Amino acid sequence: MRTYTNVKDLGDLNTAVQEALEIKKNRYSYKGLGENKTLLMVFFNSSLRTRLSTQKAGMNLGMNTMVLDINQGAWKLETERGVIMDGDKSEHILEAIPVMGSYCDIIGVRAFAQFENKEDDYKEKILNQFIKYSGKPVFSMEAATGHPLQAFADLITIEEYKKTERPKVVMTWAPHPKALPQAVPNSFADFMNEADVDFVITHPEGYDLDPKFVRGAKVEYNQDKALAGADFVYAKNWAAYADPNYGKILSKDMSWTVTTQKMALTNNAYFMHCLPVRRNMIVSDDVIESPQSIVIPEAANREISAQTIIKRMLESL
Ligand code: AN0
Ligand code: CP
Repeated sequence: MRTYTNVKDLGDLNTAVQEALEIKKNRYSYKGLGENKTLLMVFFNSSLRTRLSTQKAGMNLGMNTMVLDINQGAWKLETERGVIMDGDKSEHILEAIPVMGSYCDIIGVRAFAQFENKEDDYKEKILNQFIKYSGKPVFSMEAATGHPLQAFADLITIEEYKKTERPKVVMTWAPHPKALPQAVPNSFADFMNEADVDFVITHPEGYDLDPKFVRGAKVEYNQDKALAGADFVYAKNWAAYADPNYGKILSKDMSWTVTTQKMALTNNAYFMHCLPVRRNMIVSDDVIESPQSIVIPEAANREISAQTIIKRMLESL
């Protein structure tokens, strides 16, 4: 595997999930694979889970791991070609990327949507420059339009917890004070559309996601109707995608918060969220603390999803 940016890079999804579950049984059995190989993780944005789980995954495989926080101690990077660099940016990304590539064997990149220019975000300007100029296999640790390590961990978690062959999975928008990217819901939709589940997306009008990710999924604007009979409730906030409101907050309607009353509409559903989560905005204390909340095992599976990707990349070196 040379790149991991979306579900298609995994090939057969069932095979990938089975491989991940095998790795989970003995995560140290490929310790020799990464010997004398270096993983570089580059962060343009904050992280708790991605940083720790991906570093752990690399160490499980016997790799050396390095982390660079671009905004803490590195030179400020210019990303546009042709700019006269007389401002506060000391280095161009076109030098920085091949230099970073020269010190490592595999690169993970976190570079969120900037909400300045929809086209730049949706063509994955930063991530694609790493793919093009680093000379190394590159995986997304949440880029502008996707978070495939998260969605893969989510799918593994659903596989572990499902009680029926084809569970009903409902992804619901929920309120949040800040404008958040569409990366997590895009990737979750991408994976659920490929998985053997009954997938429903619910959000207020105006929050429709890019049709490229929604594909044939059912979209229901009435949250209560959507939640009826759900086996899994996947909550997430995102800012508007559609023009002219790209990156804007259109609603903070607290009636969309996932509460005990909302969960009562479901088939005793499990509650999922990628974290970090704002309590009593996205989900009530009671729901996230309930036995049906699987947010912690979901986060723990990030180590397994990352290890599966890095293992496949090491095998292709
Ligand atoms: C980010 C987002 O919504 O994309 C990261 C989630 C994994 N969340 C925040 O910035 C709060
Ligand atoms: N879920 C997730 O990616 O969390 P972090 O932003 O903390 O890495």
